[in-house]
Parts: sequence; C-alpha cells; structure tokens
Amino acid sequence: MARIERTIIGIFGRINAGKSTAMNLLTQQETSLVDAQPGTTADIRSALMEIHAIGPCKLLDTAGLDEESQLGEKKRRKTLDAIEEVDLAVLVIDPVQALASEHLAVEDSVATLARKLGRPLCVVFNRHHDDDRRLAPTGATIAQARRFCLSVLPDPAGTPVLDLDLSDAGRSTGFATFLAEAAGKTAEQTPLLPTVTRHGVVVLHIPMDEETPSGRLLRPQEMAMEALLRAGVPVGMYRVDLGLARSGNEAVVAQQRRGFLDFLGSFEASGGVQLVITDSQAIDIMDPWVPREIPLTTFSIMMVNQTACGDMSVFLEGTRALDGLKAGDRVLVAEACNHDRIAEDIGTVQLPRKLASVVPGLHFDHAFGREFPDPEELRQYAVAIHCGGCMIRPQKLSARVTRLHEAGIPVTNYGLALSWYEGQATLGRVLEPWVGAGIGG
Ligand SMILES: Nc1nc2c(ncn2[C@@H]2O[C@H](COP(=O)(O)OP(=O)(O)OP(=O)(O)O)[C@@H](O)[C@H]2O)c(=O)[nH]1
Ligand SMILES: [Mg+2]
Repeated sequence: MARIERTIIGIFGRINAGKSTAMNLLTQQETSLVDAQPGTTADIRSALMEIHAIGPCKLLDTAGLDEESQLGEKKRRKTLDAIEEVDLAVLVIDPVQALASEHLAVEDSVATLARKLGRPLCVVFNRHHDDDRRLAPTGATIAQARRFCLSVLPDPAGTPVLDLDLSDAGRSTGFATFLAEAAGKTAEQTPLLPTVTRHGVVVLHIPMDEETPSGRLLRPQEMAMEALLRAGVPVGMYRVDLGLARSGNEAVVAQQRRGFLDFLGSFEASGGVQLVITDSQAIDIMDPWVPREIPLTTFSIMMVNQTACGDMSVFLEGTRALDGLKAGDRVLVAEACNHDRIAEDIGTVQLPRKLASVVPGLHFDHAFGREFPDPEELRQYAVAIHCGGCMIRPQKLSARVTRLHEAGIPVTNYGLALSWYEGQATLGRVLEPWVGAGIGG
C-alpha cells in the first residue's frame, strides 16, 4: 500500500487557549472536544484532512502545556515529543489570557523548541468578540497584549501571525490559507540519489535473506527503484545468496561471484554500471566483489543522507567515535520500527557481534519503535547507532539526532557502522558517491 506523505500540522498552546476550537474550525466538524473546563484535551488527537494549497495533511490537537498535575507532566512530555513530528507548529495564544497571567512560559517553550528543531512556527491569536471587555480589568489595550505575547518569539518579524475569532465558522478557509503560506516555508526534501545520471545502469543488490518480508521489498529498496525509474535511470537488480557467498567453500563462492560479475558485465553495451547500491549487511561481500572502478554505496547511507538533508557530517563524526570505544562502554542501537527479530537481525545480532569482536566488553542497549530515551538517559552512552530511519519521517530522525547532540552523544548509522567495521577503505568508498553532491566530504 502506498504511504501518503502528509504534511503534519501540530496545534500547541496553553490550556483553554482555544487549540481544540482551532482544530474544529479547520476540519469544520467536532473533531476535538471543546469545553470551558481546563485540560479538556488529555492526549494528542489527530485528524486527516486535505488543505487545498498544501495537499494531504494530518492535524494534531494537543493537550495544554501548563497543566500542573502529575498527569500534566506526562501530557507535557507527549506534547513536546509531538513537536518533533510536525512540519508546521501552530502556537495558539489567547492574548487576553496570556497578558492576565503575566507570563509566557508555555509560548516560550513551544517557540524555543520549534526553533531548535528548525520547524516553521506560526502564531494564531484567538480573538474573542468581547476581548475589550475581557481586557478591562488589566487596563491594557489589545495592541499591548499582542506585543507582550510576540515579545517571546525568537524571530518576531519572521513569524507569520494571524488574528482570528476561532469560534467564527466562516473563517475556516482563511485559516487554512494562512497555514498553507506558513507551511510553504518548509524546506524541500533532499533528492534520494542526487549524483546519479541517466548514463549507465544503477545496480541494486538486494540479498532477499531470511529477514526480507514476503510480498514486498524493504522500503529503501522500493524508494531507490521508484526514484531511479522516475528519473529515467536504467536499473538492474541482483541477488547474491549471502549464505553461499560466505560459505567458505571456494568453488561455491567463486560461482556466486562469477554470476554477479557477469551480471554487471552484461550492461557494458548500455553504458556500463554507474553505481551499485547494496544492502548494508552485504558490504563485506560487495566491497571486494564490485570492481574498484564502479562506485559502491549502501541503502542505509542513501537514507541517512536524505534524512540529514545532504549533510552527513554528524553521522561521520559518530563513526569516528567507534574508533574510540573501549571495554565497559555502553552503545545504544536504535531502530525506528518495531519488527520481530529473526535470524541474523542487524540491530540485535550482527552489529553487537561485530562491534564486540573489535572491542570486547561493550554493553548494548536497544531502543526500538517510537520510544527514544530522553537526553538525561542518553548521557550514559558512548555512541548511538541508528538505522536508516526509513519508517519514520526525516523530521523525527533529525529530532532524535538533535536530542543526541544535546546530550553530547555521537551518533552514526547502520550502514556507516557496518562499513566502518570493514575498514577505513570501505568506509571511504561507500561515502565517495555522495561527495559529488557536496556531501560526506
Ligand atoms: N467566545 C469565544 N470562546 C472561545 C473561543 N475559543 C475558545 N473559546 C472557549 O474557550 C474554551 C476552551 O476552548 P478549547 O478549544 O477547548 O481550548 P483548548 O486550548 O483546546 O483547551 P484544553 O484542551 O483544555 O487545553 C471553550 O469554552 C471555548 O468555547 C473564541 O474564539 N471565542
Ligand atoms: Mg483542547
């Protein structure tokens, strides 16, 4: 099933600011419960909708960030986690409520986090029809209340602001248009394979080992195929039987190798092979087998390059941290998706085994799925090794990297770590194809 890329718009703010009212105005139905009772929205509520100028969207209505109970703290963490997912953060402020409270702690935390994560932020002032009456006890004007609120923004001039009576159903379209403009500032996605050309075949090496699910290919493999075909680049696919290739039986190994080299050679008439992309775990076979003149990289590095918006330097630094590992160090192996672990699973079996063979006495912890340790817990690790992140949005992975960075923990990825294990020459080789795009250098 094709996965629809949805723009995620999160609505944030303090209790009773009108966040759920904003969600309902956009969706034009009672998606979220609205009530004068503080803390009405207890968990994240999502709604799918199409906003004409954006396309398919997912809206997140969140709990108020200023609830002072123990449960409030849990809600707060969940809401702050949600900011990591969004393409656009909408900060709903009731200027009268904010001024009367004489503080902007919630607004500050949302704006600061959005800025730190590089997410576009916009402000919606929830203007009640009777704001003048509501303001009377404070003796301030609405202009003063607005100025007070905007003073908390790190970039007031560059932050789109809209004044809106959220209870006015007629303003739905104007609200959506405003969000589309605010979201428009989102950076375009980095191309998956920026350096390939139409000249020469790209060969995808897909081992189809025991871990490959039946009925489909892995997402990075499908993504590469789609991107190459769309760009009109000829694609070849090959499966080396890794069990046989690693069997140690010379005749069997030679036969596997010959089959693969014949396949590469068969493209000579059509311009030759411009690049081989392999599953990371086959790099020990592919590096010696793929002729030196043919560039070689891995699906996992392809993924991390896109996620890192073409700048893999953070991950390369993490790879260098592998050189400094010593007995007793803790290593975090993180994967974005949950799947049952069978056979030679990379995260639980292959990587720990390989690293332990270089540095005995390492401790391994795993973080799989949506859970990811907070900065405090992360500090115990010498290095984190993350998967390519094909099942999460680049925003989520980059938020994790930001969190690791904050904790001072170097991070690398599966493909880079497996290539590092093969040696500096292999690591240099798999990075080479990205240098032409100003990457990885
Ligand atoms: N008059 C008026 N009332 C509003 C407006 N926006 C929200 N309210 C009222 O303010 C109260 C809180 O609105 P909600 O949308 O539930 O606020 P919330 O931010 O989702 O609140 P929590 O979920 O409790 O954090 C409700 O009683 C709304 O009817 C508005 O623009 N005008
Ligand atoms: Mg609510």
